Amino acid sequence: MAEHESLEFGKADFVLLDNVSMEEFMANLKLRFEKGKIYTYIGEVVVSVNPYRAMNIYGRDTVEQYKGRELYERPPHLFAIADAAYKAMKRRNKDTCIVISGESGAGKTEASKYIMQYIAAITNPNQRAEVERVKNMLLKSNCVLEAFGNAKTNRNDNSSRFGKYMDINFDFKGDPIGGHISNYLLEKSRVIFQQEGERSFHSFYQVNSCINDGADFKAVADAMKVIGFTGDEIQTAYKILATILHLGNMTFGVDGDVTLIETPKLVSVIRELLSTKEENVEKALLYRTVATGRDVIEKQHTEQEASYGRDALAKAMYERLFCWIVGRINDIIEVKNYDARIHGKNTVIGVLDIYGFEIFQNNSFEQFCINYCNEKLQQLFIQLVLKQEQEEYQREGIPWKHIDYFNNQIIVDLVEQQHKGIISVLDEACMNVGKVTDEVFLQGLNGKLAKHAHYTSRKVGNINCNSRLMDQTPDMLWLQLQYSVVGFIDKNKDTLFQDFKRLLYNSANPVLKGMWPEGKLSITEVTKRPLTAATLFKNSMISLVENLASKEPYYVRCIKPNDVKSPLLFEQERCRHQVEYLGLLENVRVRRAGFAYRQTYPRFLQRYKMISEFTWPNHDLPSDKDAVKRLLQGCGFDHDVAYGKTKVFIRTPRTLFSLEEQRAEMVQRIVLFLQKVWRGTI
Ligand code: AOV
Ligand code: MG
Repeated sequence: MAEHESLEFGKADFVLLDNVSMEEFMANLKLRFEKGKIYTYIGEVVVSVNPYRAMNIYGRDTVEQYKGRELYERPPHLFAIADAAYKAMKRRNKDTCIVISGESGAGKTEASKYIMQYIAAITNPNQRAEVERVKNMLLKSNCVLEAFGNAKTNRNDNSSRFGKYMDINFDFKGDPIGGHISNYLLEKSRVIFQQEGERSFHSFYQVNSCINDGADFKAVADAMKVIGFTGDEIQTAYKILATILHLGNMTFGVDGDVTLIETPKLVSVIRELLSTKEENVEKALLYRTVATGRDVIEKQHTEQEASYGRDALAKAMYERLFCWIVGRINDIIEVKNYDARIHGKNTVIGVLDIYGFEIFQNNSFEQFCINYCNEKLQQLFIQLVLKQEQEEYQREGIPWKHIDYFNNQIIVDLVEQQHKGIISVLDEACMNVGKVTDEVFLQGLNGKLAKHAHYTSRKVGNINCNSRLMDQTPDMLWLQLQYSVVGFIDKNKDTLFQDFKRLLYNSANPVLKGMWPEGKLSITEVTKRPLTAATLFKNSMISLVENLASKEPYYVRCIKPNDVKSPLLFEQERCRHQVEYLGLLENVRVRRAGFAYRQTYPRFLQRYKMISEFTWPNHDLPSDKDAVKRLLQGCGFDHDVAYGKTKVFIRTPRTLFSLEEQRAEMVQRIVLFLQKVWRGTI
């Protein structure tokens, strides 16, 4: 409970609502948004509403207010969560993580940047040069990753099209000494296709220097330099972008039974950019090497196959470039051993910023993966929030009564279960010999999932998959989400002809060559069928969740107030919907069904000892715990309280309000008394 805010701003913690109902929750959220209070707690979870305007709440002065403070001592803020994660890491030697969730445009990426900035601001008081260098690189890496991995969508002008999890490593002094970035499934189809009103990745516009992006180009190139990319590496990155742009203009035609390139000039431009021979480029675009028994033959593409190959090449080059950039950043920011090794301690704070839940007019494979990822994180939230709560009661020796809580596991299973989950069915369809079409996939789904409560399919070409069920209230909300199966097979197989890999591997540019090590193999040496895109993604999600679950989590739940990026508009229904599917009301209930407030005995005394004659100014009882007991008995609150081993737990917020009121009264009396003393009237 933030104590430094007046009630005109509403309740700073939803746990303090008089009644936990959707109406009260929404009224409080709206009131706070309108008063410019974009953060509110649910216990230790921060609920954030995107203000869509610059807020003067992230400066040095605010940092100072939050530094080293306890969560409830200041008004709700991202900085408080960042500080809590940092303190837990530093004081208790815990690995922690901050998980930021919410739909597209809700403010996750901005939040992750403020959190990083805060951590950078409060660490390295001695200004050690090495630490400053690491901090600078960590901050700069954001700029580079955003340029290559973000794009304008209809939901968000700077939408993350990849998932990002960044570990920051700290030494025994609590200073950052390195980091590691994991990236998840970049939406590479954007390279060749964007829905109306959307753009490709920012990087393309920067290299083309149009629409005000020219200045950004310099900023990104500078950031790459600061991080430690060489001139050749930066140049290669931009050559790859240029190649992809040229590929986009390349067309094929037929003459008799010969497929040909209609834009031969582009071949020579691309040859130059890729540092290879013209005939190699041409051959890779028009032919495919296939092994038939012992023979290796070159099979000419049809016009359609050639176009398919060109698009696959463009997508693959971009994806590889992106992963390579992440890999290079990791090489550079990885903990440089000495500090951590010498002192044998190296703790971590992880920050997760993924692509938010999204529903478009047409939802394809990418939305399927993105939304699955969000379901998976929601599942983790459910487990951890409950788990943590239960563990705390256990640790403190307080009896806990179980609370029913909706579990979206059924949705997660629908997607990822072995044999009968959607991904398994998709992989099976992709393995079919001969007829491998999206329709076969759909039939497979219908065969395996027809009876599933959350699955229905409509006419050929569409699957319909109920994807969200979060709240148990009578006005239960089901979010129907419809995906089109068109393109699933292709995107899942994610084929890139070996000829292209060889082409890039054989480049005279060592940087480019280094990105394509598997191009070394000839077609006869390529034997293993690679894992499909969906399975790779599923595996990466499972290990991400395992990783997060092993750390002490802190949550930021972002809400998007409207669809028009307005700082003024709080669209009631839009927000309510998000509160429902994020399960926020349940979060409040769980928090309250247990104990609304908890505090260690010494801290509790520090705040409230003035209200009791037994504890003011000091107590003579054997322990702080006994003193707190005596204080609360004296106030008549004993029935509403449980005494744990190290903390006192207060069940209802009213008790706390009452303590607060008594405290405020006492403070007032003391102030008046002191004034009198100063004035000499006593
Ligand atoms: P997202 O990360 O949640 O969407 P962003 O963090 O990119 O959303 O936020 C979208 C836009 O909202 C930003 O570009 C800002 O203009 C504005 N915004 C968000 N948070 C703040 C803030 N605290 N103060 C001021 N403006 C803000 V996505 O990546 O699309 O899932 O995929
Ligand atoms: Mg984002």
